[in-house]
Amino acid sequence: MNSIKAAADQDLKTKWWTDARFGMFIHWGLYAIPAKGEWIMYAERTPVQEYEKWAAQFNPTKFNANAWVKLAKDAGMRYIVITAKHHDGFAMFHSRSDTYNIVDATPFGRDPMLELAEACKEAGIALCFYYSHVIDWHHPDSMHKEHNNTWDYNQEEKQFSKYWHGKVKPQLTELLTEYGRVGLLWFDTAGGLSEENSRDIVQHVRNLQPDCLINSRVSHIMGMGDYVSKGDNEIGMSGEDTRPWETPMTLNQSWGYTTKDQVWKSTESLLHKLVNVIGKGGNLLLNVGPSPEGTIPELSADRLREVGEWTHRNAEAIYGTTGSPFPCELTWGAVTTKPGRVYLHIHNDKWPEHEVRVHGIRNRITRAYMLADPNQRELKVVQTYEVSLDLYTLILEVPSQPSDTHVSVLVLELAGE
Ligand code: H79
Repeated sequence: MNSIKAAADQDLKTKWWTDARFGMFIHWGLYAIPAKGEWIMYAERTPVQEYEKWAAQFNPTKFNANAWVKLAKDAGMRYIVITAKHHDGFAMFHSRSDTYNIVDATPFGRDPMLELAEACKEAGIALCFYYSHVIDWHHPDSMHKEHNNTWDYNQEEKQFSKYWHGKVKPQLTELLTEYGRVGLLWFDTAGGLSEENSRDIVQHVRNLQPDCLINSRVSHIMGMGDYVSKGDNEIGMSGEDTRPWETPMTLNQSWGYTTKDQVWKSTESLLHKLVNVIGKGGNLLLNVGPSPEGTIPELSADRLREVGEWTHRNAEAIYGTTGSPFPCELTWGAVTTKPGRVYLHIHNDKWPEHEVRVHGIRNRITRAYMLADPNQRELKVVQTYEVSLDLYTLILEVPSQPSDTHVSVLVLELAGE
């Protein structure tokens, strides 16, 4: 296959996801019970036998897959990535290859991944799984370059292949064969994974579901996977990635459920971050940490619903768009585009007096208006070209007041491409 065809096929394969722009990350596991985040087992060096007691207690009777999926939809999120297994090694699905799972080891006895798969299918949301493939504090043979369970297990006696072939690959087979179509697999913390194992796991996923996307954290080898996972909460610079990318982000400062951390991002700040990411051409994967009862904390849900009011009003300027064509960052907000259209996302707290100036658009503007204005009242546009500087300038008259909450979108309709 020639490389142009390969690149076109790859674009087609990732299109549903790059179009989706906004997803829900869910960190849910036994660690919700102690409520100090998903690293508690490591942080407190909890012995496996002690940690397993949380399983005997885990009974999230308020879990309702439809309610979670509805919240994601209400927020304007189009895919869900949920921890099928985090670093603690506990499978949140009915694993046939390891009884340390939510169906066999808890009084709950239900498979939430199965229920989510059904709810997602019905709602048209892509279900995706986070799977910790290298760190596993429950398995005696897992190996990571720094964060191993050194308190229960002798590090010298490890046989990584027992973990790899006895747990990781069989569980991935289960996730990729028993839950319908999986949108993507989200791997994490690949420290120390060999090149051979990196290629093996990617091939394993490809064999089972060729269209399932894989994030770059599957391996430290450059260029692996279908898209780039940025650092946690990292947005980055425009144009620094040649591949599609995604920022995983927390709503407070934690991933797993916690009662301690109450430092929440405001709805305004979340919208600023969302338009910043999509304006740079990326996806935002925004996290919630459900409680041990199986509910998404109200403070998270409230914010997501507020974000959703905005995303629904401004859907046209979000989904299926590409990032800003302008090389530099804009002081007043962000830009997205579609064929024949440019969307200016202006932060209300930087609302300009009288006009906005944008450089570099050669196309004639046929119409300009505020997206939230039901009457689409036309805004005055003046376009100039300064020959000596080869500079195209667009001067757009703006109303005295922003048209939407927190971020207001201006639409420019262009003549030609
Ligand atoms: O799943 C979430 C994190 O649990 C996971 N990635 C996101 C998406 C993650 N794995 N490793 N790391 C993040 C980086 C590890 C940071 C650490 Fe620490 C610093 C481990 C020990 C010191 C953070 C602070 C966790 C415990 C204390």
